[in-house]
Amino acid sequence: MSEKKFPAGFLWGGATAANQLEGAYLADGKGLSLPDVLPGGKERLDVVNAPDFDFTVDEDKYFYPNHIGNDHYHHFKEDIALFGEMGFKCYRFSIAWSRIFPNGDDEKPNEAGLKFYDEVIAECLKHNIEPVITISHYEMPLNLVKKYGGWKNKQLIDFYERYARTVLTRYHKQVKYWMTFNEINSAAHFPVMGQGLVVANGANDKKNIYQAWHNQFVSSAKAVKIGHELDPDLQIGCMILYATTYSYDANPVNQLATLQTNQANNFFCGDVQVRGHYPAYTKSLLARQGVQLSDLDYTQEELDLLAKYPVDYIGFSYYMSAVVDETNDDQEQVSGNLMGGVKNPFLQSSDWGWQIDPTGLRIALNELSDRYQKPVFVVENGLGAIDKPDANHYVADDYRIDYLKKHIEAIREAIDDGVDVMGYTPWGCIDLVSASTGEMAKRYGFIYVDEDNECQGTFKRYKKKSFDWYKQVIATNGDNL
Ligand code: BGP
Repeated sequence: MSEKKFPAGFLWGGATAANQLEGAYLADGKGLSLPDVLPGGKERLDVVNAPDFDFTVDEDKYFYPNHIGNDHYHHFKEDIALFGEMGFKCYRFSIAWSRIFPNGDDEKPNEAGLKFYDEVIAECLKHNIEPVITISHYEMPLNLVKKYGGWKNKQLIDFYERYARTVLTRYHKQVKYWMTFNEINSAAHFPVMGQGLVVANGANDKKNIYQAWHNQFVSSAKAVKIGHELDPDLQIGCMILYATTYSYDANPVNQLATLQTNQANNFFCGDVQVRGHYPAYTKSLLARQGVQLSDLDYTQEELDLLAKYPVDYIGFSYYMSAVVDETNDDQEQVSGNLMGGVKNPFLQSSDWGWQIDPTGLRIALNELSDRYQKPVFVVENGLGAIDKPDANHYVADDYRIDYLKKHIEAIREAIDDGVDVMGYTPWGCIDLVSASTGEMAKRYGFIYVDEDNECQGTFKRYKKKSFDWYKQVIATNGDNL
């Protein structure tokens, strides 16, 4: 048992996203959403990034796992009861924008969609679980993609504002913790999923990505404004995909490249959302990508909004670290959480090539805390693995326990370093569809869902070995790992 302690009130929990688990993709007035037209399987990213991808459902050609998810829409009471049994203090989930505004540009919200989340929240509160809501998690009404071209269009700001106002107004009395956009920075690597940029119309044009980000920054500031006007105690955070990034060696060329990679990948979005202004390096960052400030459409009024309504805390996901080597093109490459890089000889990788690095989490926590001087919240972390259930559907996932234990230890060390860490919500606390592969086979959960890649199965829920382990971690406030 460690001398080092987690603070009282530490938010232990788990995290999910609507489009990856709810299913019921057209139920009760929900509109088609961007991930509803993304096929499953390893080809997902290739298909989505193809210039002729046309964003229609073609059941003859593809299977769409998000249409079914893990059927949480019909199992949420059972699922949240299981989270309650593990002792969750909080549960991070997202609202499907397309349940609330089926076309995105509708005048009025869909009451049936709002009712669903009334019930989800009520169920959390029944089990003494604090809801933590991501307003937009890799999901938007498909109409906003097809008709408006996604986030590069400034009209999206008004649509998001209406959506955010609707859900903040409806739920602010029950829900204190919010995040405006999931992994906002991931759009640099995956502009379709994060920003709905239509590839044929230039998702890969960097200018569109920066314009889309600007529009999201303004939208996020507006959500903070609305939230704080409703209740100044609401905590509204950003959410950054963070991969601690090392230089391969002490060569100053690589050190400089690492600094610039950090600015581009890890810091840019947070710098704007937390500090309330574009960082001094913006011009040079854009120039490196062939973009001029004058290419972007922004107003002084929008910059004032950013300054006035920064986020309250930094939510971030952490799965792996990355390595930069500009000096040797022959380095072995690895894949990663939307961004890969050079192989780190000191680290093991997951089945999907993501480099496992608990110390990198301690570094990430310190870097974010030093940089922003605000509380940080580890809202995603975990090991995607192929689980092999026995005849009783039991999964002895010692590999997952080992991964989580080491990362929780790293958080405890960071707290001892002086970092103000709000909580920890491991990703996919119940098995769900993977964002990058669109498969069920890549599982993260404490709870096994009997379902294959084609979403065939009984959909029964089974506790894995990690379920009982995590339960006692929470019961002892992290003393017993
Ligand atoms: C993050 C996303 C999640 C989630 C997770 C795991 O990037 O916020 O939505 O899916 O990564 O990624 P994957 O599902 O690709 O293994």
